[in-house]
Amino acid sequence: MASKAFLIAVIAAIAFAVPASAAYNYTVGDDAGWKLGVNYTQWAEGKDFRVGDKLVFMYNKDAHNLAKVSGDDFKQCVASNKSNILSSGNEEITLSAPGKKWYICSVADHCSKGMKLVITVSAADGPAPPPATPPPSTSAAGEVSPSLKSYVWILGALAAFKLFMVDDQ
Ligand SMILES: *[C@@H]1O[C@H](CO)[C@@H](O)[C@H](O)[C@H]1NC(C)=O
Ligand SMILES: *[C@@H]1O[C@H](CO)[C@@H](O)[C@H](O)[C@H]1NC(C)=O
Ligand SMILES: *[C@@H]1O[C@H](CO)[C@@H](O)[C@H](O)[C@H]1NC(C)=O
Ligand SMILES: [Cu+2]
Repeated sequence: MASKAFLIAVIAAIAFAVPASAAYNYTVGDDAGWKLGVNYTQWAEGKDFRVGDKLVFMYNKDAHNLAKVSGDDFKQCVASNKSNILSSGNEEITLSAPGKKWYICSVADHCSKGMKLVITVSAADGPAPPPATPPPSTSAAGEVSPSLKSYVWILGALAAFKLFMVDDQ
């Protein structure tokens, strides 16, 4: 009996170890987007940002912008390098390296009023973060297709079934 439980545990462990996805998209501020009156410190809390994930900034481009800044600029709420100011209203930023990343809105005093976000990006490997959005169905290297995952489960179910049948005889 112990060996049966052990086998089932091993099968389950293998099935769970198969990664479901490599990267996540985070819409900054979720439904609120990038605007005044949102606490982005609170929004970032508990999120596990990884290299390869994406930040999506959605905002009204007539009222706001998005500047990627240094830690010093962040503290002072200024965007000293104007070429890092984006203003399309829909910015998709791929987190390509680990470390701290700082973003502000450089319009008027919006940054000091709270339009600022600092995150820490970790290396791509490690425990998978909870999915913020459904995983992309790309076939990036190292990713395992859903059909393979199902296959592992079916194999496990068959093995467990066979074991039960043998026991019942
Ligand atoms: C934003 O949220 C953080 C963390 O929950 C909190 O410490 C901070 O006081 C909040 N800031 C404002 C302006 O409410
Ligand atoms: C400003 O940012 C651009 C684009 O990231 C970069 O190529 C340039 O070197 C930066 N300029 C300064 C003075 O840091
Ligand atoms: C993330 O954004 C990309 C576009 O850059 C899109 O192709 C992909 O489907 C998105 N993934 C999710 C899970 O929304
Ligand atoms: Cu703004």
